[in-house]
Amino acid sequence: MKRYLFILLFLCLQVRAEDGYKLWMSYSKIEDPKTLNFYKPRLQAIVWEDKDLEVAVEEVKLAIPKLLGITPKKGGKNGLILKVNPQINITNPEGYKVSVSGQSITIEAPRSVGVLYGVFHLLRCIQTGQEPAGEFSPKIQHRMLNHWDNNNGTIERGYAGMSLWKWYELPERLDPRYKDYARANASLGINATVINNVNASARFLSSEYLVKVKALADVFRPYGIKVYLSVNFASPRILGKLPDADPLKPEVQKWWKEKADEIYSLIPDFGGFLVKANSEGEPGPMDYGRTHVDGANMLAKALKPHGGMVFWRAFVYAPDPKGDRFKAAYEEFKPYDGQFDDNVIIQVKNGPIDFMPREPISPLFTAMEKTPLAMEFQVTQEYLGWATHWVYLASMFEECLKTDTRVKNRKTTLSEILQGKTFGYRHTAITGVANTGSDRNWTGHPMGQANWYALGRMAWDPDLGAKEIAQEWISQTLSRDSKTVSDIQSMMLSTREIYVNYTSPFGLHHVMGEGHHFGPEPWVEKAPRPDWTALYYHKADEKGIGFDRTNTGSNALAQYPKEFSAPFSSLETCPEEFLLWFHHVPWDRKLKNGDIFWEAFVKKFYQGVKEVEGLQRDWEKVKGKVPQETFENVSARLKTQHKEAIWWRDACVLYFQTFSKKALPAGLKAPERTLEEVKKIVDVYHIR
Ligand code: GCW
Repeated sequence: MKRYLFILLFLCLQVRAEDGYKLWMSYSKIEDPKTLNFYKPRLQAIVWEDKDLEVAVEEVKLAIPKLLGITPKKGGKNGLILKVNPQINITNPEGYKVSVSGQSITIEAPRSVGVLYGVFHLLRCIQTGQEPAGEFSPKIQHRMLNHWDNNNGTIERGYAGMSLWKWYELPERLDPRYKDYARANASLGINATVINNVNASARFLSSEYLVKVKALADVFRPYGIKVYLSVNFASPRILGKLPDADPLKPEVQKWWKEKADEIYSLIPDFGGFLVKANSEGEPGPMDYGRTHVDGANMLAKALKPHGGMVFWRAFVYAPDPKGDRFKAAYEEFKPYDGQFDDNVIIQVKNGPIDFMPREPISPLFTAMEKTPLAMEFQVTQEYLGWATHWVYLASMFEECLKTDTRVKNRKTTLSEILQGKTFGYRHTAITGVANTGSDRNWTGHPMGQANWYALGRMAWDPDLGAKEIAQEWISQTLSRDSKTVSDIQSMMLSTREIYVNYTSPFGLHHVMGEGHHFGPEPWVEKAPRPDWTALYYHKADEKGIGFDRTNTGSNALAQYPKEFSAPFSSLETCPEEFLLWFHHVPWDRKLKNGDIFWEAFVKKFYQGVKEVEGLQRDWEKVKGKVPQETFENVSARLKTQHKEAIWWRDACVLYFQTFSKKALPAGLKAPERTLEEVKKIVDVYHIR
């Protein structure tokens, strides 16, 4: 009987261990003899003095017994030596140095958080079979998550449950998850979190909420994470009962100043504000005939005495049926270059439209010489299949960061610009809209965890590659068997292009479901705004498809440096994956491989579906080699993904065929349903 109970208990523990809660910190036992031989003798003891190092020590104590099967004792001469040394010479004050000598490993940093980062680095090295040594400094100063979480617990564009923050329990009860959230972020080097939606409720600034925010900040602080708030620009009117929120009025300025003072009295290291102003109906300075500069600088002045920052978003566009939304952010912000206060950063989405599966880089990144810009990536898969499609976003982040912008007419990657190397930024930042939620495994899709992981790693070092990050992540989560790691790694690296193939080949964009942004709806011609329709973007007609952004069209290309835009400007030289971003391509235009455009276009959708089938087959092969629960979870989601890939294919092929009036390429089987039938599927997803 006892034995059965034991087995039952063991099985329960197994199941718990596989539910994904522990993210990349489950620390399964190391089997590799070489790694064990190197680390075991050096981790028999932990040596530290500084009290601030307690959280770092806690991580070592948690991980080492699981990884190496030993329990490090406290103190001694050899072992893991952790030291805060303000005198140490290092590139970035958040960095750390690791050295190995004899039987010890020393991690030294000017700040305790650096030592914590060093510990996580060490744990990563153990799990990836590397020996640690060298100096490690973040290349970006502000490494942030943006949560689009509302005070009622919902998450805008969140697909993994409800908000992590339980406002009704705070400040008294601290969900243990808050600490695990902080640990996970610290393990990647993320040092900032904006905890609420940019479509911000003013309530977050009320005294009632600020004590709750303080409770979270207190949990995050030991992990080096600063809390920021998204603010509603009309707060002085909504909360302060002032007649308006005009940034040039002294009483409005006073309100913000006093609010900042109140926040800092509770949270002395508060990060600052993130602002979405005069965008998609949010209030802003333009409501009073003022500018983004007036608004941002007014907030900057309130925060300045406390060392706080303003992250002001460039995601601003006016509805104009004849215009080109692509150009909006540049037109709005370029004229203000150099006018923002020194604690303002302009936060720019990676592409000019809105987190599409593939976008060219936002031209603003190439154009603001006197204003620091922050990169805003989207980790939550709003336009990339929510939590049912497997898309490893690091490939997309990498493509964007490695883009050669040709700024200064030389090789200048976007990564270099973000690091401040090109224009000498005073502040540098990479942010990601979080994909976390209350689901037990945090991200809904188990593979979505890798996207959070990658965002953090790339914010620390934007020159890291998607490939190496995948390898790290797999070794810490799914398997350390080299064949399994490389099999899963190749699957991960293929997923983004597969998604592009069955949803948005050749630069097709903004053809998703209206409002909810799920599934295909390329036929949307009416929406609350003209630039929320699909027709605005694809412009399909009997001649061809795509948005002419050359000088015969909107001329958006002129916003880039000439040396960058030149190849994109002509149909002959435009990289094929961006064709429909910049050209209205005739259906019968010949492509490089000899196909006419219509045929090549249709083939991509079919190819995408086939590739999902390939993913399903490849995933089957790792059965028994990865945790069973994850295996089953991913298998099931792949089935949904397959079904939905066919849906995308049928919708796009049948709809665009009504313009091209051409037959499907030989050998492809026509969809089994009619366009009208496919349109009905979409209706099911509509909320209204
Ligand atoms: O992508 C769009 C989303 C909105 C979002 C907006 C933004 C928070 O559909 O839900 O609002 O972008 O980035 O502000």
